[in-house]
Amino acid sequence: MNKLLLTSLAALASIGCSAQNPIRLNQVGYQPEQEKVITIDKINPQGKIVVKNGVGSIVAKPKVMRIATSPWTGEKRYLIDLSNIKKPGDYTIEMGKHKATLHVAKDAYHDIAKGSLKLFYLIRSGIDIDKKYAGIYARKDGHPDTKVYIHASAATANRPEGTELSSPYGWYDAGDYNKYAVNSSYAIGVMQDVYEQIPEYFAQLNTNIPESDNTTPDFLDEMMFNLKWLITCQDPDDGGIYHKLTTPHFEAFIMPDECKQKRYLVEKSVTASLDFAAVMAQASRLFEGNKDYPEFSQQAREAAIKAYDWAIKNPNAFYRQNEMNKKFKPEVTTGEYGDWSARDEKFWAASELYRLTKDARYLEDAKSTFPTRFTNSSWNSVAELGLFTWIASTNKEMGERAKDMLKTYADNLTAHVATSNFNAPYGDKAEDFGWGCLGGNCCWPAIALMYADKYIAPGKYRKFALENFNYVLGQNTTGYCYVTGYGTKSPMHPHHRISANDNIEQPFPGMLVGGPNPGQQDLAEGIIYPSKNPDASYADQTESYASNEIAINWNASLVGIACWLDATSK
Ligand code: G3I
Ligand code: 9MR
Repeated sequence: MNKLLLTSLAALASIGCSAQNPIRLNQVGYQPEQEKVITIDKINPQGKIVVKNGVGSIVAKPKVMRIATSPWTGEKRYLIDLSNIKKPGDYTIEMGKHKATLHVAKDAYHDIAKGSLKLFYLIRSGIDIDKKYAGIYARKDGHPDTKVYIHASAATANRPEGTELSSPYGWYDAGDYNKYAVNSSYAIGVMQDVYEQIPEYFAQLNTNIPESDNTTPDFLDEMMFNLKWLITCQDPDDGGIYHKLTTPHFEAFIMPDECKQKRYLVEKSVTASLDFAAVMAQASRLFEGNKDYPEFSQQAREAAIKAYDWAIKNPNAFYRQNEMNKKFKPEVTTGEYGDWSARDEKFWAASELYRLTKDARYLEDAKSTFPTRFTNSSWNSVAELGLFTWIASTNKEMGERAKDMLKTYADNLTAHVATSNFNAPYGDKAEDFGWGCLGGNCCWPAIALMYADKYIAPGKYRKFALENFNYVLGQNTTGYCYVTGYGTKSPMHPHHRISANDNIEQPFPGMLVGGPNPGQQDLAEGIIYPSKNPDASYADQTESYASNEIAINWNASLVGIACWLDATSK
């Protein structure tokens, strides 16, 4: 029986046996002082539900606190408040034949914080992944990328078509094996932003990677593994950044060391160049005076300035894959990361370059591209990372403007929590769901809420960040803890080439899947979705790239929120 048929049957079986546990809670756990409002799906638990402690004594007979209604099915959800349970331990919630564990601990998020960062080691390209650090996930090197080719679209006098170059290392982007400058910059930027908020936390965090013995925090070593690839994407002649390093077509579902396709650096783009400039400027600051990478700070600074200048001279150099394919061969059909506007990228880059250099020209550019509102961020909407830069800066005028916008965003986001199905800002609106939503619309906003908590109203917004985290980790419509290897029911078949082919049953741990996506763009692959509803359009099937892929930008938001919440646990 082929693999597709097998996973389809598995999916059918899981829909068929609707003995889904109605007790929806954060399966990873709760910090002692954290609010603990959980959701019971469809069944009224009044009089039927009890909570027992580790020795089996009843510690609570909770009442229904309120009732919510699914905006899509009209079914009822019953909310229960267990916030009084603060003493660390494992409690059992029992309702008839259904049981769930409520884990309470100060370090409830420490493992997932570490695991989600460690994932980036597991997806490193161009080196052997060592048993000492990866355990059963050790594997042979693939994609050395020491011999890649200039694609016809990127040809210049000095680097004509077919020029051989070396562009090694970096993380694989996602389920596929390509390396994309836009998404790499964005993912590093999201994580570096959080790093800057809690450097003392990261100074202590040991993820057991080859660099763990040096003097640099493991977090920064991990960023460096991708930064050192990213910096090779610059054309030294003009400063522009190649949009991606890619095979012409996605590889089949094979292991990295089995891949044979040629890899190309394709045409330079304005968005890649500005994202690169932003993140290199930030990295230049973070690696200043670093003894393990003594050259890097200066190199990154120069690279950032050059990339920015190229973008200013080439404001319309958008990456349009279809147009490119009409003109150049071989045709390229891998991820596009295309965009229609570079205003937000320019704002982010100018903001970071100003912070690094204090050159007035960047301040002017940041002022002229200042966004009009604060929205959810993603690889194609990066202005918010520039707003974070100002919020954390000492510039009063720009900082206040950015904070006002963040406040409006945070208040809008959280206004309806008191009537929501899962007691969270996320999860009740159709626009919450889509490709990669758990990264961009759930974990990333939680990071923004942590900024609001720190810079606008201490103690007010952290609770809402935790609530989105509860959603991701199990308090939701499907009952999945959407991070592999954590919780009691988590994805087993992510769209991830290595996990699907390494002959290990468990996928890599610490991967956040894209999540429910009513676009269902992968139906042609034979995906069986349990429902068309936005919040239930999720299939734990290997072929489901539209709902079950993993990607560095989404994992970056998971790392950011998990680490920040862990660092601030009381
Ligand atoms: O912007 C529109 C929005 O206006 C509209 O309301 C909404 C409704 O569906 O769609 C939005 O566009 C979506 C777009 O992402 C922007 O977020 C598209 O539907 C959606 O198809 C598109 O998905 C992108 C996907 O590639 C397909 O191009 C994801 O954002 C992006 O993360 C994903 O990235 C891929 C790489 O190309 C290859 N590597 C794996 C990676 C993860 O899946
Ligand atoms: O594996 C690819 C994944 O990384 C992309 O996000 C997705 C959308 O571009 O495409 C996946 O590749 C699929 C391709 O688009 C269609 N044929 C099946 C491929 C997966 O095996």
